[in-house]
Amino acid sequence: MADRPPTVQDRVPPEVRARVEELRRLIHRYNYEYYVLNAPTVSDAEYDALMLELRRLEEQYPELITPDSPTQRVGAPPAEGFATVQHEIPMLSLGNVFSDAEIRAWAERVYRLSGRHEVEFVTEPKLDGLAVSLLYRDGVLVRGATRGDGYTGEDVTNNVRTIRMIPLRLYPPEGVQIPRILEVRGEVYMKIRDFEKLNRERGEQGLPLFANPRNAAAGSLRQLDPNVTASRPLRFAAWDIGLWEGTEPPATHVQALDFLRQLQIPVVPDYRVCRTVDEVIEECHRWQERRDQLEFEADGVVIKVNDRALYQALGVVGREPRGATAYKFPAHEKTTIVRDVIWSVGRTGKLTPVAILEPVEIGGVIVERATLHNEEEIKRLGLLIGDAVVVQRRGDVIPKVVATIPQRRDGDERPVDIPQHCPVCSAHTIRLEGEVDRYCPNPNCPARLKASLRHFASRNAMDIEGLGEKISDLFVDLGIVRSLPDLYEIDWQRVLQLEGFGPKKVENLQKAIEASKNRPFARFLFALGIRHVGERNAQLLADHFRSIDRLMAATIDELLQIPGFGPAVAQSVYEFFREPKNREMIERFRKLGVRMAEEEAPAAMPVQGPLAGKTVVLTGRLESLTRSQAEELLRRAGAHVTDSVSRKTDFVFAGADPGSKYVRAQQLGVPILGEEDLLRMLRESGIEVETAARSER
Ligand code: I6G
Repeated sequence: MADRPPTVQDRVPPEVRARVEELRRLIHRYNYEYYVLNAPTVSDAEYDALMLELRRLEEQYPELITPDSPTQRVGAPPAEGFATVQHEIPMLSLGNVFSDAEIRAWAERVYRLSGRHEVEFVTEPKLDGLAVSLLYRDGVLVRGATRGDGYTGEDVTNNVRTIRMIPLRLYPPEGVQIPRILEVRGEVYMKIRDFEKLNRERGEQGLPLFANPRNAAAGSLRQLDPNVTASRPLRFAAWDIGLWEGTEPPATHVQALDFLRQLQIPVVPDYRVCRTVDEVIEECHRWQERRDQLEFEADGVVIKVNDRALYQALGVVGREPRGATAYKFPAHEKTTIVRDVIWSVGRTGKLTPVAILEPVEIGGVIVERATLHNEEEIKRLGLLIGDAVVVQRRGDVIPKVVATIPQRRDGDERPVDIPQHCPVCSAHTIRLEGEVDRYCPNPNCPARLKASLRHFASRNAMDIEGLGEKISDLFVDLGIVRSLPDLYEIDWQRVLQLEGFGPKKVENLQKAIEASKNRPFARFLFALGIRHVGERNAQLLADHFRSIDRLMAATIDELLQIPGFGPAVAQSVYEFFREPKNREMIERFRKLGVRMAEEEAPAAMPVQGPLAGKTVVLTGRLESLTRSQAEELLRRAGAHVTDSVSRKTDFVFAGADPGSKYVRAQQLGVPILGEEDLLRMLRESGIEVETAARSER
């Protein structure tokens, strides 16, 4: 028999072929654990080593390189433009409903047109991003396209391939058959935290900022250079299937989503089947309440008919399927006009520019002012007085200007003046080199004192019931309080002469101020308003030094010994106590009987008990304790309270409306306990818990 030249197949030893296959599977799995489950099981170094091994083998045997190899995600050259893609099944848009009544009316139509009395619906959060279609042929991602006008989209295949959550190839579990053609539809989006980080970095580089995560996601996906897309923290979540050929398609929408999940395709979080319209409405309310705690922007809740045959049969009106709709939350953002910019002075003397707006309703509240953060932000936004701007208001957070709309200028706009003098005390303002903030350096500036006093009296600081913003400002304006310690030497006879101050009110206020003298040391430290010393750092300082005298004598090196303390915090604390005026203030507090030490011995921490040595996380609203009270008690019970849930977390205590930490705990299988459990475990640790209802001041 004549000799046959070796084929390409023959050149690759079978064990290499097998190893390459194994490496791809492993890398796929670790990607899924890292990006989708947020629960990596290998270190970055191990992951990198696997990638390197795969790259080396592919370099040695280039014939093994396939487009679905994880080494081939990034690297396609920049395109001239995007080719167009025809959607075989149109990618429709969703109609909107805005109230419970409109949800009911939409569902009524479904019942009427279907002739059924019972219909199952599925709800999901409506992620605010960019809709895309992913096409898998024989389990390999072959095309990514934007929705476009629903019939024609743009081919963004090389860009979606860079999103690590999106599998380039599907690995079905044992016994699961994948369709020859599978179209997955979903949202490319960005987590809020990632969006903020991206904007911070862009700001530092002098690049224009994105107004919101949606624009950031859309702008990042529609980049001609896939390397730019690869550098952006994009995510994907599937919400539907489109084309499906080769196997029997799922009968219900939930089965479709479950199937995608089995294939390790990320899907929208927390989708639910609802059997009645009341349940649908409850879900919509639940999402609306949780909206500001989510890690991503959601602008509503999608409601769909679960039965796919019925969904199809209901058909389409215009470009909207009758079998689905979106319940839209009230907007977080609105457009309005900046009438003026004023500068407010905070307790550290920091001047913050505030935009005075043409009043606009956002989420049920009339917004008339929005923060502009600092003069650099004004520059970055390119803001002129008179500009149309996008204002964002989220939950209780101060509204902020997130973008200007220069296209709407008419020429009457004028630049914002940067104040060279404090608008309250006229002191010359300063801006330190390398810092973005401008300061009023006058420690006696009345505006600074007002802000300091408000902070001192606030709930998480000295918690002085009845001393709100109005009264504390009045006391400063009238010279009743000229420094923080004056609070404990108020001339109450004078206060009694003031309009609106009856004997009962004055007595209560006097008592509340007196009671505040005995707050825990950590609260006092927080109340002082030292730069970089928030509640957590104040607690660390109190735990470490246990008395003001030891703290005042601390060197920078000693301060740096505290875990988590960096040079900025240490320097700030050190300098605060070197300032003679601050030392005088501390002496006055001491003479007035304010507690400035932790009496219990450090060993008060129980070494036994259900919480001793446990790492715990709090989420949601507690009924009987404030968050800082709960943290304080947990620490006293020997627990280590942290901010984020990981595999190392022993328990998550969840109150009402828990946020993403709850979901994460569920994903990781961390035990989730309630407020009752928390109180019981504190008691079992020997901690006395006063469960009086929380004051609502
Ligand atoms: O479940 C969905 C989420 C988001 C959707 C959807 C969507 O658009 C942004 N659009 C359609 C047409 C459907 N479901 C059916």
